[in-house]
Amino acid sequence: MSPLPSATDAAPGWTVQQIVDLYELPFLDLVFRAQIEHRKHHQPNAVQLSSLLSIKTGGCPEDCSYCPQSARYDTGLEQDALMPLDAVIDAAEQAKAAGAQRFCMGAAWRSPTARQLDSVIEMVTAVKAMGLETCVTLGMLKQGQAQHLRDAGLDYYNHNLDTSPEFYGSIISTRTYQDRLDTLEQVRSAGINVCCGGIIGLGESRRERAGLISQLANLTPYPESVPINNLVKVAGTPLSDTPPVDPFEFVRTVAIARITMPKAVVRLSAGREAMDDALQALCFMAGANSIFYGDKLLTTGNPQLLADEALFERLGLTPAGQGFPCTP
Ligand code: SAM
Ligand code: DTB
Ligand code: SF4
Repeated sequence: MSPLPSATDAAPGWTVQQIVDLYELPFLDLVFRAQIEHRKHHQPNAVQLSSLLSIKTGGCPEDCSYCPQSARYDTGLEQDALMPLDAVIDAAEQAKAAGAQRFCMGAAWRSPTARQLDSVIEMVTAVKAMGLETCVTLGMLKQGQAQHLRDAGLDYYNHNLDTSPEFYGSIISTRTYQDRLDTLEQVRSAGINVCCGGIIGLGESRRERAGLISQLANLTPYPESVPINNLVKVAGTPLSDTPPVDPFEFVRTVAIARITMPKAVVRLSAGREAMDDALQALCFMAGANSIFYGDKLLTTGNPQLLADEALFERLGLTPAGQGFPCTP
């Protein structure tokens, strides 16, 4: 086994092998180590709440093989035009009243046009004025677009690497890994917080999962927000019959994200509806400290608000305040 860097090392440089070695630790040792790391940087029982809204649904030209919104797969999803501003404001008000701190707006685009970006900028401005943190995920950004979003007060841009560079080509052919890294660079240089993670359960190997984490952890700096999605299998997509990943492997991935990106907020993202309370509790123990909150993700289901309230009550968790995480 190669020596593991101390998780408190400031400099990045996690090799894939070092991350595979973390995966191979006994489960309890790994989760314990992640929880120790978690407590150095975060409030132990606080979980940040983000709500999602699909502002433009379906009909996407890309071929991401997990995605119900790709126009290439018949998933029975109805395609919608970009939502009007007042409908977005209504949804944000509801999310705020329910207790969300951040409002994330997603569009099924390869990349926004200048006109589409102008409409999103109006939405960001309005949601920000309501006192919510703002996040958007719009696909690839062209030069200058990130700066416009930043000027409108955008707090986070979500753009996932999804999987390892080696496995990526079997999942998406219409944009490259480098395209994604380039968009992340635009976001970073505009001074917007980076929200970047991936999906577990695409049929990748453990080494490929380690490859994803190594890419994320070695971004300089690593993302402020790291969504870990468990594949939601949607009928009609090429991945609808992919065998499930062992739930403990998912928890291990959360733990390793926590260890390798100690100050990031790690979000237990898509796939929560299929997890019972005990599995979610293990994910929180492993260092997850954010969830998508609200009955819907973009097009698929998420636990009901009442179920999440009951879960927080059972586990003694509290919603984190705005601006979370506070630097220790
Ligand atoms: N079109 C934009 C893009 O791809 O960047 C933004 C929206 S896209 C739906 C955002 C992310 O949702 C994807 O990168 C992927 O990680 C995640 N996602 C999409 N479908 C999913 C599924 N079925 N299960 C889990 N995660 C999924
Ligand atoms: C992320 O990593 N997960 C969210 C958000 N970023 C945009 C999206 C999950 C989508 C799940 C499938 C759907 O609901 O369409
Ligand atoms: Fe389009 Fe985004 Fe879905 Fe890919 S993940 S098909 S880019 S909406």
